[in-house]
Amino acid sequence: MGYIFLPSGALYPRIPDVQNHPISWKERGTTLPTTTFDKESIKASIIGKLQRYNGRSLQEASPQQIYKAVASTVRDQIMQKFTAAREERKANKSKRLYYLSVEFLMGRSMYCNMLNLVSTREYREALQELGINLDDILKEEPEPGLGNGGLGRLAACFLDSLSSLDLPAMGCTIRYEYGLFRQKIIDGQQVEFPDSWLENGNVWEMPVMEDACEVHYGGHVDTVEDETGTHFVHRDYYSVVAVPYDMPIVGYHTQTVNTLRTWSARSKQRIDLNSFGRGNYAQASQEIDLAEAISKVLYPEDNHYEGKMLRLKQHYFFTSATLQYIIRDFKKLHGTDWSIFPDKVCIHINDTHPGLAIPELMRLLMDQEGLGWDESAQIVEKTIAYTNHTIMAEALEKWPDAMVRQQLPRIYMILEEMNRRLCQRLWNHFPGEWDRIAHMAILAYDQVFMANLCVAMTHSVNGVSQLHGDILKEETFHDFYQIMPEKFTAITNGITHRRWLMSCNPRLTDLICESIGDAWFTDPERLSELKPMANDAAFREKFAAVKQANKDRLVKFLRDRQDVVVDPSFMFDCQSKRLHEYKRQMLNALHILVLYNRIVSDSGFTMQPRVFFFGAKASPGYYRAKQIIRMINAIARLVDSHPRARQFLKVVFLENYDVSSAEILIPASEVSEQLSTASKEASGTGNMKFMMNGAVTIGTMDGANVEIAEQVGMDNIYIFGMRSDTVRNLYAERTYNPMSIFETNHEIRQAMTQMIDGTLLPNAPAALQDLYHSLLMGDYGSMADPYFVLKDFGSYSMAQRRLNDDYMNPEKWWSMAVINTAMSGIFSSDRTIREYNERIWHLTPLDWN
Ligand code: 26Q
Repeated sequence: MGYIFLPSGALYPRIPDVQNHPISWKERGTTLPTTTFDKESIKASIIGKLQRYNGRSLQEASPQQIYKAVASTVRDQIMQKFTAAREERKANKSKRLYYLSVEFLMGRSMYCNMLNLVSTREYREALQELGINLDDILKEEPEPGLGNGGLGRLAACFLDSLSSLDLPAMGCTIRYEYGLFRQKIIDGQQVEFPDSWLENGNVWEMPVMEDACEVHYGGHVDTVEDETGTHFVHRDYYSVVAVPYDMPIVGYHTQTVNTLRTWSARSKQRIDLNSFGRGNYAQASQEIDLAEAISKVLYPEDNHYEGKMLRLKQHYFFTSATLQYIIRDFKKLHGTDWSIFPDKVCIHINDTHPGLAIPELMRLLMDQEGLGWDESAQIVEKTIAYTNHTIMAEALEKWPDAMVRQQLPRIYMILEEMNRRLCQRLWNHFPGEWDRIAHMAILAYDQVFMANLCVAMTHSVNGVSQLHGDILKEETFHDFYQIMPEKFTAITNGITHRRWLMSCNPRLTDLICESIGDAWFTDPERLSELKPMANDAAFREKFAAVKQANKDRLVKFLRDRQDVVVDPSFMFDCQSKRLHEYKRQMLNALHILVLYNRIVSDSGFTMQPRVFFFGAKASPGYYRAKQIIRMINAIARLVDSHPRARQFLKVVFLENYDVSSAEILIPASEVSEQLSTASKEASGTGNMKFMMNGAVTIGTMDGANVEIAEQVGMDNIYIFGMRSDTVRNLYAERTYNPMSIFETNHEIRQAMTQMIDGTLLPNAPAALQDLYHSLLMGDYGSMADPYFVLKDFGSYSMAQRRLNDDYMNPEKWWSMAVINTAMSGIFSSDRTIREYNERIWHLTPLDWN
């Protein structure tokens, strides 16, 4: 075999059982790297880099070149800490968390890295002295959109908190060449474009060739007996090479730097000269394409399952590569004393997508390390923990078993044995209850049920809010809960207040510090010290002035990017999240139409003028979601075209909603729309971001909204709609009939009729027909209005009326806004991570003192 740059020896470096380890930094007597970059050295570094890498002076350099020079200056500072942190972890032989997630929605890094390292001021001033505006340079960073929504952004917030709390951790995922598609709105409709975020290189990552490994697919398994027992040998497989790229994750004002490891798929063929030499160019390049397709693109589905083979391969690809690395690293540090493996390693799987970690760890322990089934199964259970993020039936992951058997034959054998043992155990609990056992099985109805695998085989099953945790116990995993109640917990999600307040809202950060100091930077629950300020008229005025400045910033952003003109004196109301029927953007849209009709039909009607912002991507294959986008844009046009309506209403669809635009939108928002059908939104995290930035929520008692209401009190939030238990009963009863609401409620009937009578889409009056029908009739046996839009409309509309009236009373409104920020500290992901660590991971923080 003629490898060019990955000789097989390099793929499988010999690992001595136990290496000599460096002693900790204290014993070494070394001084820790300090980030003392002052303005002068920052300036010198940037100029030096432009000179060395681009052969340009500052004056000649492009913004992209300057961005890279600044970023690599920041990176130099990080690297010193990175090395120290790695050595420290090894010296202490600390337990490490591996957080496996198919998505990490990181957003841009540079500003948060500056903030965490030292402060942004030195950089801002240094650049200013060079005649450069920092904000212009920040925009040059391509945004890694390696996630769809909440689940991926949560993983990113967790990494920030883990490093900031000095907990040793590595995030593990796929290095998608294309992240989530870029969205354009053309003629009122979503059009998708590829997101080639790596085009100009990525300053923050570095390949780690020595940790590359192979992942095997296909082939068959031979059973070989010899004097030592039965062995399973995987033959005739095809290999894909997994190459890791590491990205440093800096903690806030600490020495700890963790790693996000992204795995990139490479063909073995590419590095095999022979097939080219033999003239098989076409075939070789086809095989390269097939292998490298694995890490080509992020699937754009959010809260929706599709059993595509490539997706299964993706999940196994990064899971297997990660598990192989974990075992190698464990052996380097601890040798082969497998009994201590769960004391040194914990693996967290973010939803079921990396659930193949369970059979893969079994495989490696048994087939590669020679352990028996029982010992391996015990290690697996003690090491792996699982968080569920959804109860939506259509999002629960399952695979055709023939696909798993064909692609991952050895993994399938292990799943079969796990399933056999599980069913035996279930039989003892539920003798004769076949249906119940099938419902709990790993393999049933020719499918592999990933959630059952994860619940049965891990030691911890978590919900992401209190309500969601209860629903998991009472419904989704009720049968498991009866026989293994000790596994179940609920830890409410959180967001990093460093990105979602300190970095995205510097004005509010300064105002808060003026009033209560900066202890909340590291202890965010101390934001509650702000609560008395809700009664302080001068403070409320300053708070409102900050909001106004952030609104002005958003107005400018929209003008530059989308050529939209917004009046900053209007109330700013936002609903930004993935587009999904259960999130009920439809409720918001219908309500705007109703307001429009009131304005148009009654010349005496007035209201507080309001801009309704929507930010949402629809999965490209989700027809109904795309229709809702079309409807929102049609309403925007309708409102604009009416001279009286546009005095009170404006609808803005923010194109390509991503982390960077969220950082502008959220600080400018005064109202946060959280409208999911109760019981459907596991937690929500956008709700927390808006609250922290002083927006008041209008929402249902769903997910973490329940806990937001608990924090701020019912007087400081607008709660409407059916409660979760009512919704669940109504589903069970099957008596819901939206038609009767349509017939009796004139305003709903009028607005819905406008969907199909040419009012909204004069050139395509039939385009929204499916949407209309889904609300009234349902189709193919599915229920009408399955998310109770019509049912909750009346209550929503009344809550909106109260909100409108309260906004006109600034004293009341700004007191509510202040209380929302003040009570948001509990939703910092630092609190979430502390709870995970106390209840599940038991990591010891690295000690730098
Ligand atoms: C799975 C298998 C095959 C294909 C697609 C999927 C898939 C992909 C993405 C299933 C689910 C997702 C995304 C789920 C998600 O983002 N859930 C959100 O997680 C947040 C963090 O916990 C919660 O706050 C949200 O309530 C929840 O909707």
